[in-house]
Amino acid sequence: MTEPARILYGVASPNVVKVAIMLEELGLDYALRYVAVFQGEQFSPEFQAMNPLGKVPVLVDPALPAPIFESGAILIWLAEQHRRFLPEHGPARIEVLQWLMVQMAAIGPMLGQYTHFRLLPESGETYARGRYGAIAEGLYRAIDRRLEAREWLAGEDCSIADIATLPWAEYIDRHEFDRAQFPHMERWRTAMNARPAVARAKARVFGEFASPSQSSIAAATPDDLDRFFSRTEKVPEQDYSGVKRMR
Ligand SMILES: N[C@@H](CCC(=O)N[C@@H](CS)C(=O)NCC(=O)O)C(=O)O
Repeated sequence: MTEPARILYGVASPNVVKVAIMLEELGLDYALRYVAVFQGEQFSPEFQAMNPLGKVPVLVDPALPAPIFESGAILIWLAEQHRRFLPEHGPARIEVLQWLMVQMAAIGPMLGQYTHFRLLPESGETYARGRYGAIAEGLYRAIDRRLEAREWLAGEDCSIADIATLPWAEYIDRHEFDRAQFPHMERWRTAMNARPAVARAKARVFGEFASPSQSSIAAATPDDLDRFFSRTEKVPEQDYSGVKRMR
């Protein structure tokens, strides 16, 4: 059996799932490679040669001279190459890119911070928890309002803006917001999750990465965790069970 030439490096995380959804939507062949982030594999010279920022996802695509990183850039590349999920020009294209930027610049980073601070005991860091909780709620609210009178985040069809945003919108449960308060986002999430490509991507990423991910976190030393979370001072005991609860 020959191995697919396209390789998606990652972990079980939303930024990786969004690329897998796009690959599945396009019907492309790809292999998954787990990166042991808790052991610092992302800082190895081999990985840094692919992405100097030391982050996943990275896509190795034989049609490109070098590996490509930043999930938004990967989605744009795949969309342009296959002429799907992104209008080719004009206002419709900008609308999709605008909502992709909202995901990349705000939804991902802010929800990521809220997820991080929620690992601390509730009494441990009330300022950061409160701040990122309020920002997260505002972003869920913005997605919900945007979807009130439209089927997709941008344009007339499902686009890379929807593909990029879905895996982050799934954090609504983990962040313990009441889904009923976001009915339009809920309807859109149901529609997205009904797409066979979304189901396939989630099954592959969570299926193939669940076990190495559990081993990687179980083997992580306190120093590994300090490095992974960029911690500069000791923090109260953290609850990592949520790390495995991303769906
Ligand atoms: N803006 C980047 C964010 C990538 C990112 O934060 N990746 C995380 C996993 S979702 C990661 O690689 N973390 C390991 C680390 O920061 O050391 C993208 O969308 O690709």
